[in-house]
Amino acid sequence: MEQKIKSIEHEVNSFLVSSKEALENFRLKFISKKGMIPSLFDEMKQASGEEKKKVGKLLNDLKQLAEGKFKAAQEELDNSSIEPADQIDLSLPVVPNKLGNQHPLSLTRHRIIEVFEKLGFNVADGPEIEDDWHNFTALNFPPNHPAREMQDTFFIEKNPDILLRTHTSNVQIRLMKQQKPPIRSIMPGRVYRNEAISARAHCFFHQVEGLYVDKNVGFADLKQTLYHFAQEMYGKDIKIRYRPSFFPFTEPSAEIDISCLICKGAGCNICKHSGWVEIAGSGMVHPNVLKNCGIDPEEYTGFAFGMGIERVTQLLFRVNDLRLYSENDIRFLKQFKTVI
Ligand code: 2U9
Repeated sequence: MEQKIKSIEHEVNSFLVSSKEALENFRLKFISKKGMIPSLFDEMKQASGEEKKKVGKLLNDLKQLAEGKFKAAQEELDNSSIEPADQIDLSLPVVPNKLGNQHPLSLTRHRIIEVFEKLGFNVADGPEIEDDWHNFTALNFPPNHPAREMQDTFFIEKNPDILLRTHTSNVQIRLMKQQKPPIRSIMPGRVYRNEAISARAHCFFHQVEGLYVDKNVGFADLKQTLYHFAQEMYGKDIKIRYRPSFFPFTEPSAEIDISCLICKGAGCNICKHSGWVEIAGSGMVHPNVLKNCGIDPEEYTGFAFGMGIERVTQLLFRVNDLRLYSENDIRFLKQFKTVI
């Protein structure tokens, strides 16, 4: 009988309990009423007094061993969140990974950067929380000038010198103060305006501004650079025109229109039947701005331009409501899978 107990002990120890099903088999085989251990207890009843004592002890130890193993395995299986290998149905189809896509404004920003990088422009970055000098004064906005009113923004009540930038021009000011020309950089980033939110206006939007300062930079360089940009962005057939305009930081200044992509210049609702849509602003950097940054306007000249990324995207993808860009509606966002 001792031999039998030893062999069952060996079986208990080597039984693999890796699933709930195996655990039940273990219970049935060793512990249940008709299991091996209770039958050994029945068998023991026939043994003589001295042997009964000896075998009884061995059997009790075996019972404890089997019950202990059962309890430990049960706890482990209950706590484990991983399905045991033999319960995974490998014939089921895999759950597909949901792939995200880039935000349309990011797609446009990357495309703009790509075009200008090929022309030798690098990308500069700067703060969104700015002081009055870097956002307005250095850019030739005199205090109380009506141009400031057009770019009303959000101020800190306790310190009205601190504001949310209204354009990324603050980065160009910082760049010109740090670096000697030649400077050839673009600045993409978020900007703020104190505007009521509607389909056509928002309290924040995104811009890319560009700056090229060197000896002998002229208006012809500006014209050709932005013509090239328009062609790269909207196709070789695009036409471009410059309309005289005013910005405090450029002189002369020009608004840039491209031929309407929808009607190809014939006239439609998008271009308000003019055949042209506005895409950017531009001009030669005002001598006062160069002076404010320690650059001699007699030695250096430069051109600058600015465009709204939302506007460029709108013309690319026909998005007609600005609010869609920041509502995080997946039905809108998932439509922009293509890398332009
Ligand atoms: C420095 C000097 C000149 C950047 C420029 C514009 C014209 C312009 C608008 C386009 C659409 C802003 O996003 S928008 O509403 N921008 O019209 N921006 S020239 O000129 C600069 C910038 C920095 C130092």
